[in-house]
Amino acid sequence: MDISSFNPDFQNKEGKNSLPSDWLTELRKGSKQALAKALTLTESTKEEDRQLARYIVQQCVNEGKSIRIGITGVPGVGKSTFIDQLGTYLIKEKNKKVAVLAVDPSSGRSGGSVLGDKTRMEKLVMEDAAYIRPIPSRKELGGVTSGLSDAIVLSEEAGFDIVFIETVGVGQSETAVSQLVDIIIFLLLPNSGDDLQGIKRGIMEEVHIVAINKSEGENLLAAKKTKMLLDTVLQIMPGPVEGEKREVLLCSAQEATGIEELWKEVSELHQRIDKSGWLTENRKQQKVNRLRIYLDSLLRDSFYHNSNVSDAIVKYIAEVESGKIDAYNAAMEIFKEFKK
Ligand SMILES: Nc1nc2c(ncn2[C@@H]2O[C@H](COP(=O)(O)OP(=O)(O)OP(=O)(O)O)[C@@H](O)[C@H]2O)c(=O)[nH]1
Ligand SMILES: [Mg+2]
Repeated sequence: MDISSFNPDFQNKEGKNSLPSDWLTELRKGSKQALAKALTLTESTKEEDRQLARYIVQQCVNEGKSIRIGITGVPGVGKSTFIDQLGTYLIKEKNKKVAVLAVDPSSGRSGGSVLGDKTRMEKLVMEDAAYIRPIPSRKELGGVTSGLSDAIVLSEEAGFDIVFIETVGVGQSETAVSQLVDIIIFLLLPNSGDDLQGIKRGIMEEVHIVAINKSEGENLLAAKKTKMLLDTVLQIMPGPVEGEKREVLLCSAQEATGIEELWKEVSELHQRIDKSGWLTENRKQQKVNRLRIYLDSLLRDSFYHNSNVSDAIVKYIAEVESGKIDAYNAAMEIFKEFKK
């Protein structure tokens, strides 16, 4: 691709030319500004921006260099507060660079009304070695998975050692996070033992480590009970890594307790799955899954943008409503239009 053809739109504020090659240099030096610009491009609706974004992502050579950690759990469980504490700890005590990508499932619909909350990490935001960014859920190709995937690769190119992805454990973002990260930490509330049935089995099978947050003061007893219950449940439920016993830890993001212990578990687990080859295999599978997601998405787009198909859809909806044809055969007829 001839990058000089992208010239017009990419002058920075000082009027300096910021062609992709300069940009990549800046990005690789760890410039948060360059990272932000690249991420904005990946989110643009303009075709030429997207092409440039694709080009930059393809040039990234540090893909996979970070530890990718998904933080999931119900709204209000304390995901942001937890990342704020753990991220600050990693920067100050472990000399790491920390990126946080916060998925906002509502941004597609509401224009990002809760975006402020998602990225409210008061301590971390003060740190030079931290980068925090909300990721909108896209409607286009691959949806939230594709946006996140680009954001992770770009963060890795900028030298971030740890990439956290905050997502509410529901719907599309839940699937996305398990498709993109190495380790999932599931945050629970101290009293969630009672409605453990309410927690979806699917997510429990995907998590590597469970942390009961808000385990402080009068919550402590309930937290310990929940831990006992979960220890039993997890014993009989298969986890993502065969042969790994899954830990349930207590922490308080607010009081910064249990954070260090949790990191010890995470980094030890990371070393084990790195050594055993699980990490490499998992990332390979994730790439294949991503290919399928893109394919599905391309197929759906070309199907619904086909004018013969849309005409047929209108026609057959009417016929199904009037009872002239059954739903299955109507779908088959519509599909025939697509294959023409
Ligand atoms: N008591 C107590 N409160 C906490 C703790 N961690 C977080 N909180 C509070 O819980 C509320 C929600 O915290 P957030 O970190 O915003 O929770 P979240 O899971 O990121 O929420 P969403 O992003 O909306 O899904 C805030 O008022 C926090 O101050 C904790 O360990 N103990
Ligand atoms: Mg949050």
